[in-house]
Amino acid sequence: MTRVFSGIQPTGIPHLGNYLGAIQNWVALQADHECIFCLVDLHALTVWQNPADLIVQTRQQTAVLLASGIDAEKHILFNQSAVSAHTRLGWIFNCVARLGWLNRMTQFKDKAGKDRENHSAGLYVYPNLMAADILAYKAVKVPVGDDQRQHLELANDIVKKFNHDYEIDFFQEIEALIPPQAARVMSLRDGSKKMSKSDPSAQSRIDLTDDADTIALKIRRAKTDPEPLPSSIEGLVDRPEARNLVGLYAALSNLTPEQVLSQHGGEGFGPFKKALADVMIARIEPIAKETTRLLEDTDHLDHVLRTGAARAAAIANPIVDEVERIVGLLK
Ligand code: AQP
Repeated sequence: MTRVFSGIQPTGIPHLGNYLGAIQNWVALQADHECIFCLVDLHALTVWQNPADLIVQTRQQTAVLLASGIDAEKHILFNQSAVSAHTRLGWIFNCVARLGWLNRMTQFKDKAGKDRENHSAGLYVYPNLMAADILAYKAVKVPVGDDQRQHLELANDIVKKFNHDYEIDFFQEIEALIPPQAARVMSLRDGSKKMSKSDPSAQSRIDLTDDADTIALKIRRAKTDPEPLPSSIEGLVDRPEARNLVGLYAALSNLTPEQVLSQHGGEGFGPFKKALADVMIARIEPIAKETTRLLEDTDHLDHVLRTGAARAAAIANPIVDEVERIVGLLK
């Protein structure tokens, strides 16, 4: 069976963007792939985290993933810091990747902004650790949102350079699985920014723990423009907020944006937002309720992660041992 790897940072409660861009795809892939899902807590540290909050968020995310349909018995769910193979391989990849490659990463530029000098070195080399996360398992498919496309291209540059430098066909190139709809869900307050856990405005995102009233309110307050919905997709050009809401409706109802506009074109945002909130609540509310139930038993959540880490280490350690031998580390 083809091996899949993907990760999510425990930097807050997962939101609708994480769900439509990644988690929903993870759940579907479980049917016919060997899946390894990781809470990438070391990546979370690239931006300062309150230590007590990080632990709470790691458990919250575990609960949300289980509530969303991740099967931690058939597949593997664990937190990154519990398997040292990630950092061992990450260091080797820091020595393979070139500074020029990292300088081109747009996510670093977006996160660091003008204040580049004051950001952690970890944030800068993050894509190297991400490549190690995947390649420590020799995973070949990686389901992610569109924002991770460039990082996966860099991972493939590492694959090629490693194989070339050590004259060995050890790593195989990886394939990004990016969903056709809602691969980049935008903020509800600003259609030019992606929906993000770290956005200071809670109104900018739908958390997977939001109840029905909160979802309805956030959608009612979502930024829009005064025009009604167009009847064709061309009418969404230069209307980022409208495009985002149409994309969300499409992804949540398994329609294309064209089909959504053929049903709702000409409608004002009042009725459309009501219809959108209804499909969203139908999908998110069961996840939120199950998350609350799972969070009552943190021992069980910790057990799931510990068991997952032991199974993950059993796959990754021999692969990383072999890499260390290839590069000449005395074992
Ligand atoms: N807005 C989004 N639309 C679609 N997919 C998204 N993903 C994230 N945001 C969107 C996908 O979710 C997976 C996990 O992401 P992550 O938590 O590891 O990191 P991130 O991309 O940095 O997410 P956030 O929410 O923006 O977190 P913060 O604010 O902490 O940086 C990935 O597959 C990602 O593509």
